[in-house]
Amino acid sequence: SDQSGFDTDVWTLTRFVIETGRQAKGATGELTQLINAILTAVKAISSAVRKAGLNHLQGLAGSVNVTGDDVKKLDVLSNDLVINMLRASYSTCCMVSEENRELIVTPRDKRGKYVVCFDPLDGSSNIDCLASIGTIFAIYKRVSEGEPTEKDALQPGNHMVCAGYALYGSATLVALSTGAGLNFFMLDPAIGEFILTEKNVKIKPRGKIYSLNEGYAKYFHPSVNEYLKHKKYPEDGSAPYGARYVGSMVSDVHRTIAYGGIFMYPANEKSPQGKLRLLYECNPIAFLIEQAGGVATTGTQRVLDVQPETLHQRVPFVVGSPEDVNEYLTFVEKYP
Ligand code: AMP
Ligand code: P6P
Repeated sequence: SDQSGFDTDVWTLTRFVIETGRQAKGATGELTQLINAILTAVKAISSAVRKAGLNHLQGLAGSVNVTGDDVKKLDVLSNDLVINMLRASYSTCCMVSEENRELIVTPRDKRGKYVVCFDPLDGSSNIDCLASIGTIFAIYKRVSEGEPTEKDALQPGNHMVCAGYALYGSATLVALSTGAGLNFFMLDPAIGEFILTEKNVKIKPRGKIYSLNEGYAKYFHPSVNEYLKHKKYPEDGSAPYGARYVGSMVSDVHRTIAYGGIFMYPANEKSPQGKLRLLYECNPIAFLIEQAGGVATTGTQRVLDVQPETLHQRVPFVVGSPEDVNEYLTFVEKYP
């Protein structure tokens, strides 16, 4: 039989995480266990997402989540998968999910030293039109002794140990970093494993695409509209930027990392802190963007330096190629 295309020494994500774990001095394997548990949930979510239409998983589950969004069945299923896989990994003491108002405390007999903040299915308003959706997670070491508390989850992003996202797009991709660079892995459904496809990914210094919901232009701060004007009518005669917006953050962020450019969900009059949540959308993405050499700002400070006050708080969010984000910040200066 033709074995030519078969890699008999394949670098799966499972193998990659075990390898980096072995290189970590004194590691017990608990973080490795945790990351691989999340990946199991991601594989199951990927399978469910791709069969959603066939399994009647689309449509509303008849409830709303903490931020008032209509919860769709895939949301509920994805949330249950992540919580159960994390709990069964014996490596978490508590978790924060976009779908749960309160801190999720791990039963005493299953506790470990990590805290996970996650959005099980981000972009779920796009499920019924088959636009890409994603899973996002951030991992921290607990800071409490004894009973876990919200303080374990309310750590600034600069304490993060690991972050990642899964993108359920034309293929299923995982982007992961434990602080030593950003790596991409693609799911090979034939063997049910994520395969390392790109190591130490770096974002372009500058791109040619801006990405935000211009439907809020009426409510944007002048600095945003002045920046956009500069992108559309460059005074120096250079080519205007292209516009791309999926409305599903993992898609828009992944394209920004892959092609360069800027993704923005700025504050606006109707949402003075923007829409994206700090703990399980902005912080993990900011961590990954910085690992790729990009910049992630709220417009007034580095996202990873924000001291969280509440589990579901929102922050204005502007990320991407360093030259693009820094150019935007000059407009923040110019139009206070
Ligand atoms: P552990 O004892 O497995 O919880 O790991 C202790 C610390 O070692 C972690 O908090 C990480 O900083 C590092 N570490 C452990 N496993 C890995 C891994 N698979 N990849 C990268 N760093 C790791
Ligand atoms: P808007 C999806 O609901 C989400 O949380 C992010 O994935 C996405 O970037 C944003 O909201 C889209 O929001 O206001 O542009 O529809």
